[in-house]
Amino acid sequence: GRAGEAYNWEQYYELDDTYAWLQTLAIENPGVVTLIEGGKTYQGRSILGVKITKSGKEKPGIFLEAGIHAREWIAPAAATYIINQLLTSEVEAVKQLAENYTWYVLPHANPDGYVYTHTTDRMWRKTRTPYQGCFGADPNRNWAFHWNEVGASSNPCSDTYAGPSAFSEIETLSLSNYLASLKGKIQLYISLHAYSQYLLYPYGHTGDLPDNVADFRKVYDVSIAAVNKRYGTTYTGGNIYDAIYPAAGASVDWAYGTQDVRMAFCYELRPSSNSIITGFKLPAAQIVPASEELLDSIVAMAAEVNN
Ligand code: ING
Ligand code: ZN
Repeated sequence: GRAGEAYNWEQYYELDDTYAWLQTLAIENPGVVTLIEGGKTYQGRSILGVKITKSGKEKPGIFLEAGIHAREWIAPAAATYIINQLLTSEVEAVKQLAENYTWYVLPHANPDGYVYTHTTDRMWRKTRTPYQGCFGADPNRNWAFHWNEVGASSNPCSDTYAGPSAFSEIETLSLSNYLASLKGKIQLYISLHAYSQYLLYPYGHTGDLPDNVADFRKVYDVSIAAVNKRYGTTYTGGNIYDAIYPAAGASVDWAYGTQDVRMAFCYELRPSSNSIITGFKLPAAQIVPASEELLDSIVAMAAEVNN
């Protein structure tokens, strides 16, 4: 960040700035904010996040994962916005959201990739593990659930390289172990991506719908209605396989398919798909509105998941 300036949502930050901010939150909010390590990276970084227990007690868990794709900068920015709102908002619905759940938030599920988008290649998507002259596997094709069956590549140079095996990436392996350690505690798993303004639910590996698809549909409907309320932003979506494209080995499918979470969703945040001018480079001035409407949507989602 700019020297001497408090952490804010008018700009995109480098990894170290956000990690320093998370550490400050833990110091300033004892008993409420705990630093968590969701895992490790190939280059030895920590996948740092926060656990938030606003009420001081354990509640049903919501897990928010962002930044698994390096270039989708709005995702970690929106995740930190939500952390801040959970801790500081005076809005009744947001206070309830903070108090009724134990929150686990990882703004940067792919730290090595994110650093690389700042130093070298703004359009980098994958991890940075070396593979036969190319680099990285797609960490959203690397999870051990119908791994590499469809919508993933076996070519290490591809942006959707599934990796040599399921959980080949230390990022997904260590994060999955962390999630497994919370098994039974997580009710809702949310993964933040960009872009195209979609809300997606399982599965990615098949067009067959989840057993509780009627519940997914109800939650989906209220969530896309809520995202529209503040600024008129239109989201569409549905099951991953039909709404966007077949894609096996994603985190939401693994969480839903193997971890007894009631529901798992993926938001593809702003801009819309026909906004090819900005794409992954969403102007920093849109971090706040994109995050505000996302929080509106998550408020509605969390309430409906419990209906
Ligand atoms: N889109 C997601 C991707 O990994 C997705 C879409 C979401 C696939 C959830 C599977 C599961 O390709 C982007 N933009 O990354
Ligand atoms: Zn993505």
